[in-house]
Order: sequence, then C-alpha cells, then structure tokens
Amino acid sequence: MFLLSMRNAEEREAIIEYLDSNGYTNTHKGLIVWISVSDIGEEGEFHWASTGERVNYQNWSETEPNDCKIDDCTGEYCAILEYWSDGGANFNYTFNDRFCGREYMFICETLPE
Ligand SMILES: [Ca+2]
Repeated sequence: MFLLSMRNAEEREAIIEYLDSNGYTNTHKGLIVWISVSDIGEEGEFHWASTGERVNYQNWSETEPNDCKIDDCTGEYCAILEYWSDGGANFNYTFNDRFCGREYMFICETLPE
C-alpha cells in the first residue's frame, strides 16, 4: 500500500468520483491529503514515491510548486492534493508542495502487480 499517485487526468477523475460517491465532498468544503509526490532527491525533480516515476502530469496549483522556505534549511519537498469548493480551478484537486513535517490526512492505494 502506498500514498496516492495521480499520474493522469483519468486517475484524477477516478479520485474525484470516489470522493463524490462516498459523500465526502457533500459534507466537506475542502480537502488536503498527502500524495506520494516528492522532490527530496533533487530540488525541482518531482517523482512519485510509490512508483519512482517522474511526475509528468502537470496538475499543480497556480504558482506551485514554489518550495516555500520555512527557514534556511527547510523547504517543501512533499506534496498534497488540494480541493476547496470555493477555490475555483486553482484548488480543484490540484497539487501543492508542502513541508513534509505537516500533519494532514492521506489517501492510500494499492498498485496492480
Ligand atoms: Ca507550495
């Protein structure tokens, strides 16, 4: 089991459909969950930690990834999936890099063998 990967528009649609079908989006105005994107190995080179594949699906929120610096040593090397019902296209199940030490919910998946 791995943190979620969302490698293309079809996988994004499947996650949205899943969240709609279980009622999550009817009862919550927003969603922030960890996904398996990381650039811990090399700044700006994002990979899916679950598969090792390079992130080719450009689903970043506007101005992201921005590697916002928390201090001189701490940047944003992990990523979330973000949705806000009043956020428009910029927060519509899009990616945002974040400090890996933050506490968020997460979505996991199993990958086919
Ligand atoms: Ca960011």
